[in-house]
Amino acid sequence: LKKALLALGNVLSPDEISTDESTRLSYGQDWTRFSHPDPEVVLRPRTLDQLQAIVRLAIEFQAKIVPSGGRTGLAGGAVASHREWVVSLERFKRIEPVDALDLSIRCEAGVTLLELQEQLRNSLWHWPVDLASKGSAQIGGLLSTNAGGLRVVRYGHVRRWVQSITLVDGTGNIQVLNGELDKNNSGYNFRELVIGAEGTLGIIASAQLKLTRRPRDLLHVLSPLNSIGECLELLAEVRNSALDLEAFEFFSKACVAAVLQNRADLKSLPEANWYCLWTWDTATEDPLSCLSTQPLPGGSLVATDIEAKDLWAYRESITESLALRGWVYKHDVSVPPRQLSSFVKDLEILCAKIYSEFEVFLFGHLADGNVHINIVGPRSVAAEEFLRECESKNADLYSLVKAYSGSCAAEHGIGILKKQELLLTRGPTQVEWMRLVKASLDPHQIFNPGKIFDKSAELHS
Ligand code: 2HG
Ligand code: ZN
Repeated sequence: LKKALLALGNVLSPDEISTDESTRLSYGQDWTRFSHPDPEVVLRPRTLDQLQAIVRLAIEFQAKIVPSGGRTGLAGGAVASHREWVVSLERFKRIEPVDALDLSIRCEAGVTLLELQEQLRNSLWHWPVDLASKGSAQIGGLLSTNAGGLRVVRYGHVRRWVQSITLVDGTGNIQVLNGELDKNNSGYNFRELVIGAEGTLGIIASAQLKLTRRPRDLLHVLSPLNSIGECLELLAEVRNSALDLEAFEFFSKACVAAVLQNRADLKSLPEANWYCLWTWDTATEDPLSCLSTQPLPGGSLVATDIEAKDLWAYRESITESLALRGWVYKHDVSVPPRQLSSFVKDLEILCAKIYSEFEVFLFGHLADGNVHINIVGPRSVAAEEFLRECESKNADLYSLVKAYSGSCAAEHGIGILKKQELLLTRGPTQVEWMRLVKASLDPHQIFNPGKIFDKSAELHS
């Protein structure tokens, strides 16, 4: 390490290299809390040249790199617990002005989503990705995880809004993927491969992001309902109206109870088993008059964009409220949306059986068929025991997901937590393809080892 540190010291200034315990601990973990962080060193470069030099030194010293953004991931993709070099992009902060002809904006990997939103606040254009963790989540991480969030029903995942990526590849060279082209059918599309690769194929330095017109007037509705079937009927009705749906979320009564325990400032909601929180883009119409033409379920609360924060607080405070309650084990599954009603019924029956000692909270992105299943256990149980207990139920849970042709990671990715489930749901052939891609693009196997899949037996030897 001494030699490596000396070499790193030639390209980075002392404040860009940290080996102290507290920095290593905090940069070695993300929002998952089940592994012990133990990186060798934390590097915080400021320039592309430095980033490239770090990758070249990692190749020379056979070190492993864990690319690090806001570390808000929920699958352990940014965890470093095997003496890796954590390379934080947090000082890659430049944002360029909007390109009005191309409708894009170029920014560096360490810009947070909130900083980007602030930059565009007074513009007609916006980057339509939105997530509860926007204050910390950074562009590099959002691209590396192909983040989803609250607006997927209208805008899709991050990948739809990326024009170009600049990254340092596994041989220490800089690659620009796609450049500034809108049309480019020239062979394999490596930009798409890097998006969602969880930092296993290279390290993203900057990106050019596509923008779209900001919706004019949004209207937000919170509807109390009795069953998932009713929630889906409402979704179908709203989808068939003339207005554009911007979000359609759902959460259970148990989620509301947990939020209310944590947020004394929020009022209780009308009694119901499920709640849907949905947003319309009312375009040119007066938002309230267009409501009169729509049948709203009884007890619905309506808010204009200015008052929307209060309604969204019930949905956006779920994760933090559950974290305060105890240990949380998270599943992030999706099934074809038209199967949701029967899936959720089967899921509730299964959860009551396998998690009888724990609390179960269901919520998520209804229109995307994406259910977040959060299992909460008391802190009186040791974390490792809780983890083991939850993992021992995964075979049952993911058999159900597979029976519905679902995904084990709808939007949070695989990281270190879902490798087994990836094998089950995608099958060994496709995981082997992933290994082959990794072996070609990262020939020295330096980027984020042990994430998404383990090295195959042959690669080990
Ligand atoms: C959300 O939709 C996030 O709020 C977090 O994806 C979900 O905490 C979770 O399981
Ligand atoms: Zn989500």
